[in-house]
Amino acid sequence: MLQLRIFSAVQNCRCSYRSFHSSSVTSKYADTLEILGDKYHTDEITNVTPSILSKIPLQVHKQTGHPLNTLRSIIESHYPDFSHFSSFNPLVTPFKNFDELAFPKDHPGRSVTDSYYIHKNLMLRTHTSAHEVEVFSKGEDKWLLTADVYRRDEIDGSHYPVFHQMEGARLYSADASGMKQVEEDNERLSRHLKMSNIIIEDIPHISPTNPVQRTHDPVHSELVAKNLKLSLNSLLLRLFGSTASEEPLRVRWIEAYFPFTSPSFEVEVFFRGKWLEILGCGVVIQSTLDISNVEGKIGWAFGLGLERIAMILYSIPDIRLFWSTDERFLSQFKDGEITTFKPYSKFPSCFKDVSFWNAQGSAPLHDNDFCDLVRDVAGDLVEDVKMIDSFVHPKTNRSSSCYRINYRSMDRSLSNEEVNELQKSVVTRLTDLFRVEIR
Ligand code: FA5
Ligand code: MG
Repeated sequence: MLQLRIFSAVQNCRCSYRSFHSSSVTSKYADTLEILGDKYHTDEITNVTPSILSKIPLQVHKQTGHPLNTLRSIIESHYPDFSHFSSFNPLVTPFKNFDELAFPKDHPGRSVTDSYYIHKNLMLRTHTSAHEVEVFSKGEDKWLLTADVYRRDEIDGSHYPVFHQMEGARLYSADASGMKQVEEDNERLSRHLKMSNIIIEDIPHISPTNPVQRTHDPVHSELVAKNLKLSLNSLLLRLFGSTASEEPLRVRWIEAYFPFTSPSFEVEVFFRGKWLEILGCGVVIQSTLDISNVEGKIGWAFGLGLERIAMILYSIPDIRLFWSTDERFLSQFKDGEITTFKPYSKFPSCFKDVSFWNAQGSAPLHDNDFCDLVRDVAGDLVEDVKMIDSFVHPKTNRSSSCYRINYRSMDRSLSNEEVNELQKSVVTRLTDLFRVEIR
């Protein structure tokens, strides 16, 4: 999330449609929401939609035979001496999701345009890192944690507002004996990786733009960063080594920024002609360990995007398929086995454009507000949404936007009437909630 969209989010940072219009439209929220059997009050920033709430109980990463469950267990078996967690509650405080991890107060990830809030003190976690302090506080040094995470995001074949991450972390004693252990592990992993048939583009472990932390010994930090990269390269080899038979898999390490790690990295894999980001990671920021009452240790953490990895492994072309209940999808997979997905058919798509003037005197509608509205109306029948035009009238200063919505079902052909109905609902909601004027 968190760094790629900083610029657009900072520029557009403002309230979600719910709070933006709370004074002018009838609230679509009851005073309380029931989630996983418990009731929660709503307030003026509540922005979680029914389509998101419906996903919370599903827990597809724990369904026997589901590709995400198989992937989770393969990764867990690659780290046999790590503790495994997969049942943490998705509702967390913003403090846990952000403050404990040293997110600045004005970080755009906190805004209602980027995250789903139940009320101002409770949100859906946006990443599995939200549980780092909780797990480190238990005294765990080597652990994996899998969970559903939630983000208001763009709509296309590799982004979905609910997806799964696996957090992994490993701590060492920040002394000579701990570093000896890291060195031994690094040697073991380097030997193993020599046999790799993956092309890995690497970058320095530490650089002026990806610095060592002030309180860290640079030699320790370098060794730990190297250990992190070797551990993940070894996982990638385990996951992709055998599928790379025709053409070797191309993997690249890039510098990244996260408030809770330094140095930080992301990994991208070349898939279907494009670089696809599959994980973020880095050397854990010392304040996280301090808050967790962990003393005298240094270590790394990573967060894997499970759908993205599963898409590559199983050749699953669209991220929506992970939510399919269609037997033609589910029956293709066996527990513990990675098989190539056979598309049952590509059904025709149908696009519709909507152009509108934004409400007089207000900023243009945020992309994520538009996407959530469309997702709420059309669910998984929407394949992608793109803004195709925007401009500001030179005389009136009024802004105008045009979006193209591409409708396609994964399971059947959509009729013209059905798509027209969906589009009509999108337009009605748009005018009701945002007071835009259709052009
Ligand atoms: C994070 O969420 C960090 N918490 C990762 C991390 C953990 C960094 C520990 C350092 C230490 P990021 O926002 O890049 O980082 O997301 C991690 C991965 O989740 C991405 O690489 C991508 O594979 C996946 N991902 C992100 N957004 C989506 C989305 N909308 N749909 C599907 N997958 C996504
Ligand atoms: Mg990222």
